[in-house]
Amino acid sequence: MGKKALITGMTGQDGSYLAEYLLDLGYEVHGLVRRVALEDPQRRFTRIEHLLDKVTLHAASLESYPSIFNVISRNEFDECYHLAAQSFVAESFADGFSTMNTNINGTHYMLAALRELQPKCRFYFAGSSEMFGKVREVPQKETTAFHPRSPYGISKVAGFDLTRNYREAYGMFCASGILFNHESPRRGYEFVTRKITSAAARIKAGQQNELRLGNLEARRDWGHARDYVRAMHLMLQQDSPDDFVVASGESHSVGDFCELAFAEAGLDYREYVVQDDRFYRPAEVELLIGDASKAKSVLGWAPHYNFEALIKEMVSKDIATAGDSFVTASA
Ligand code: G4F
Repeated sequence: MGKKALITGMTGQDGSYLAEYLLDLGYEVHGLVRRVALEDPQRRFTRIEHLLDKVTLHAASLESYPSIFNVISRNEFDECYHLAAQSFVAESFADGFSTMNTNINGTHYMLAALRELQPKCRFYFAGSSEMFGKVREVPQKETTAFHPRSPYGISKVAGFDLTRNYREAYGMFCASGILFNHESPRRGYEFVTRKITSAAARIKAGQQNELRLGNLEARRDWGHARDYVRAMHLMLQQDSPDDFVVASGESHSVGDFCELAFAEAGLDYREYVVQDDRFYRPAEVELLIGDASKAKSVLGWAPHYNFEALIKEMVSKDIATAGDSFVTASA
């Protein structure tokens, strides 16, 4: 019998890749999705359209403990991957209250319901390199102190602490991945990488004239989401639960990303990119670079994509779909 997994946030980039990966491994895959998504599948399920006849979806909201309790009381799961969150850092400055409510309470509700109903179910929490914020050391690893710089980062530190506390207080198998930025052709258009690759494609196709961005100096450690979901799965296959940094170990600036992405489209980014104060953040995370040695040695994890291959795939997919009125995100 294959294992049974529950994924929250299955309609997102990571959730869709993880669902594919687990299905390939023979898992029975269930997703927890908002009722509004179930009622609007054409728009909300673009990333999992091709999986809809292979997965089971349950309606629940991260803001409602009873709805989560209800799903977990009706099904037995071996593993739970809690990926759902308000994940856009800039939005967390605009509405810190709802980011905190969804991200902190949502994690707490998941943990509490599992403890009550299925304490043997293994739990994965999607931690983030945003927890390091104003970094205390370079590169960042599992022992680096957190100094979050946004309501989003603060909510992820709280989720990380909740997860660790359920592990220590109740003996549950709870693990956190501290994932650095991970991208793909399924990335949302609000994030800087997809904003850049989709703009390069549209400019090449004559559909856009310029790209307005904020801080081009910020540095991130970018990997491919397809690689990072393998690490999530590995974390739940260990003998004991632990926390792991997942990162490429390379740091590039937003400007570097622009240069390569535009070059991939045959363009010079300096002719099109305009800096715009509207896209600067009240507090910036200037530099992120992760040390994934522990994930490599303990989990045996290694990425397949490098920075150049990631950009190449994103730009070529965006060029292939530029001009489509309905852009499919499952590409
Ligand atoms: O693509 P971003 O919005 O991602 P950010 O803030 O690093 O967060 C992402 O990665 C985290 C992992 O570390 C996740 F936890 C989180 O959920 C999310 O997936 O911005 C990247 C950088 C920032 O420094 C930002 O200031 O790009 C800079 N930037 C410059 N101009 C811009 C823009 N970001 C966006 N979104 N839009 C701009 O126009």
